[in-house]
Amino acid sequence: MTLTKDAKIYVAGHRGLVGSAIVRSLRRQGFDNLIVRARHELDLTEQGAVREFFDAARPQAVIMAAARVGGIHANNSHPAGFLRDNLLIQDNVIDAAYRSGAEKFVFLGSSCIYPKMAPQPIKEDYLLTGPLEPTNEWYAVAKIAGIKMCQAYRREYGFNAIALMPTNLYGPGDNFDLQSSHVLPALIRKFHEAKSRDDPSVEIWGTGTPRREFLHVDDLADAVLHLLQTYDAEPIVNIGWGEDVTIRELAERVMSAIGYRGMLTFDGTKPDGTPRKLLDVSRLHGLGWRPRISLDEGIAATYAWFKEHAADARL
Ligand code: GFB
Repeated sequence: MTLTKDAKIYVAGHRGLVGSAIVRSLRRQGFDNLIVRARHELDLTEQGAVREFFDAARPQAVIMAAARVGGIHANNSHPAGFLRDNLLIQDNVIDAAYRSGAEKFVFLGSSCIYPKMAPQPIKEDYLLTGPLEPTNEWYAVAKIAGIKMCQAYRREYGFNAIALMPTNLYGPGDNFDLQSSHVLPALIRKFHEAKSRDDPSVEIWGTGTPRREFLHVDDLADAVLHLLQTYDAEPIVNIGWGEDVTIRELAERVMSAIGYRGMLTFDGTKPDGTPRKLLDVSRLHGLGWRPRISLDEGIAATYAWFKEHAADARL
């Protein structure tokens, strides 16, 4: 759909890694009628509050970047929270957006919705063809419900909702808490601190052999805005970089970006998670979008952001 620059757009989750990048991108493109609400102003798990907000605000478009997210350990430790919070948030927001007359809705899923042993690279059609990865199946089931809700509302009510599946994301504004973060910010923090303390080695969780694909969040935001304005159909669309690395390779790249010269050790008591998660991005390329920020450039930019914000309470 075509959106004019004064279109009223609600970005749910604007303080998170993804939501903040989407707000930056929208502003850069000249959209200046954005609506955002902090968690203390609007609790998205509360259906009544969400309906009231939408009835009053009536956004023309909604970008749904609000979710309870975390790395492998957070997912594995809080199955109930990840399932409950994500189901509540997305059901409330999708339903209220439809009821209040939104003309476009963008839902963001995750590459963990696909079967653990899916052939690689993973095509969109592999959804629901096999068992999920156990460390994050609760989050994945919630995200699959969100995709199906978008597709069901489109079929039954003609609601223009699209569902996009990003690969593992990273960038400025990420969560650097070692217990709940994803691997890339965790490694930045670990190597930075090890360098400053002159530690002889840094511990990497798992075997280092799993493969992951990493996309800078500014690229993701750019893809979301492209598809917000050009894609209006039911099939889900993968958003990825197109290549992956092993966790060991990732560690070596982060290490060299930071200038840490110690050893790597691997803690085999920590889970590896899914062995490989590389998205097939041919549908995305066919829709006219490609990423720009290489992994090395992205690591350098994220490390620069980390150093600038290392004193923030959130880290
Ligand atoms: O990024 P990550 O937590 O999530 O872990 P997933 C990726 C890989 O890095 C795993 C290893 O094999 C981890 O064992 N790893 C090594 C580390 N060192 C570390 C470390 O210090 N911290 C962390 N966090 N990992 C998540 C899902 O899976 O991916 C979510 O749990 C979501 O649901 C997200 O889908 C994108 O890629 O395994």
